[in-house]
Amino acid sequence: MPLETPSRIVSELASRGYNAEREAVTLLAGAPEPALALEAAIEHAPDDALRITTEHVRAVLDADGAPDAPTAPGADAATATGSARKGAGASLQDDAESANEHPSVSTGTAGSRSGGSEGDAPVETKESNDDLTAAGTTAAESTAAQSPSSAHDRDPSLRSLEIANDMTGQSTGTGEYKHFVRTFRDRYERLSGLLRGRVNHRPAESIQHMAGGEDASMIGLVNDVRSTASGHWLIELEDTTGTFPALVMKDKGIADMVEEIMMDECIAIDGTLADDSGILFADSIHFPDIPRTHKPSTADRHVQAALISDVHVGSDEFMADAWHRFAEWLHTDEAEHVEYLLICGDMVEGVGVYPDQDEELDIVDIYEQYETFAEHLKEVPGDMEIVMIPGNHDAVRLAEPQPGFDEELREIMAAHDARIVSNPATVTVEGVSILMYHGVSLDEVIAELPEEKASYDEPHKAMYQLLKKRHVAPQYGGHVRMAPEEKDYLTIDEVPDVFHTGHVHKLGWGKYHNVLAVNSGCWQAQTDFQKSVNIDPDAGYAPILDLDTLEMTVRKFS
Ligand code: D5M
Ligand code: FE
Ligand code: ZN
Repeated sequence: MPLETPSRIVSELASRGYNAEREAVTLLAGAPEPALALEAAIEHAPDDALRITTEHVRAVLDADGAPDAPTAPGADAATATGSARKGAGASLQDDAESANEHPSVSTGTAGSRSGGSEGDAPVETKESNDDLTAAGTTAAESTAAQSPSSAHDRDPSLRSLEIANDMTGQSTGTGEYKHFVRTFRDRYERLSGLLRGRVNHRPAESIQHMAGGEDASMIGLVNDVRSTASGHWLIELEDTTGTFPALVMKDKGIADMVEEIMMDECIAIDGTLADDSGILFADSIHFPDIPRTHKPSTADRHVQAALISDVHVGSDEFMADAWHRFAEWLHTDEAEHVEYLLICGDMVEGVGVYPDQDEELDIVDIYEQYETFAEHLKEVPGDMEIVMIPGNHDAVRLAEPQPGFDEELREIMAAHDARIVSNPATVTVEGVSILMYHGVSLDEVIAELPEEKASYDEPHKAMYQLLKKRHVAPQYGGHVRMAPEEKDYLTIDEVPDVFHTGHVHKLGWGKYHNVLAVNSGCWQAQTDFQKSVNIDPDAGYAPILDLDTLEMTVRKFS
């Protein structure tokens, strides 16, 4: 891609996982060979840099003559994730090379079957897909008559807001292969811990030495799922000692669960060893899951939070009018109790996120997009508490976990003193813990699982799957880019009371084992791409959560 314009430079850097100082971008754009200068600046920047600074660029431009292209790509986490598809995920063992030999066969849902699901089916309370407006009035009408008065009589001293699992500033990964192994080991440690009490598991290595015909259980990350010639399923699990295959017979009641399995997630399989001890005949499959006994916490007073995402300021399709109505409504008496605003990523449209995206940009400069977003944010009442995480359109590294915005962007969005945290992060609002995750993995879950278990029309069901897997982005190497960190920040260690995502631009909510899952729609009308693939976004809705009852209502502003 020719890098003649600053916005292309910004997007090229963003695609490599870097932010950049504005001045650095200007310098790169003015270099005799911007593309080479960019490569050299990345090479020059320290391995753990998240941002290309003027200093990095000056250092390479000031060196004699034009900079040489580096011999290896920058070792940034986001760069490394692009190429190391699968295999890395499978490597829990120190001898990573051997694990890497296994081809990636993602056939978990091939030949999908329907039929009664296990007794494990999600428990749902009121679901959202029946009637979007049933729970709320059209605020457009009610606000039109009212002028925005922020005469709310609120007492900020009653509020409490705590953040957990914010990894901003904690990134240690440099994208080296061994760091992936470390992250997956940590995933295994955390998630196997949730399964250990439920099965009497043995390490792969010791199962290999057990006598044929014995009962055995293994906990591992899914290394491979494929169907056999006779229609059974072969699942290979890996733990820190090795791998072991399990066979799920097609006529076993549990074959239905196989279609929910994704690569790299942690599961347990219980069964009986074959006579030659070479394979485990599966009797049951276990996901880490949310205990059915989970009792969510609630606030001690009547107070509400608006859960939104995917504002996409800067896009031609950003629905400014709907946003103004929403912001105005927040000033009305009706919204007196809405004291919190949680924004789950994609504040702006960004640049260079998808091919040909620039044809649909209203604002082409990424900083201007944030400046405009900040202006829109100023429309909401000044005494609201705001929490924001980034999404895949935002100017932070694409690889997950995504750290919160850098200082320059924070300054731009300084109004309201919003809490800017990582994607994912957990915010506890007056006792209610809300796991916020932008939601890129939802595309993956929807693509891999059969329609009735996850679809764009019922995004909350895809969220149930993530809860069940206790991981916000189980499968590595598809839509989701992952940064190898010392710990796997993407596991769901603590059961949240509410799970809030966005990204798929569809509104949907429901309860899974008492956890309220809310996918919050968007503020962007249908784009050309969405038209081409028949995605009809739910734009201009604000889900409002009662923190004292965990009831949801939806307000429509479009
Ligand atoms: O994602 C909005 C939704 O649309 C999400 O489900 C991905 C999908 N989407 C949108 N544009 C594209 C392109 N060009 N390729 C693939 N998938 C796409 P958002 O993160 O807001 O773009
Ligand atoms: Fe989005
Ligand atoms: Zn998104």
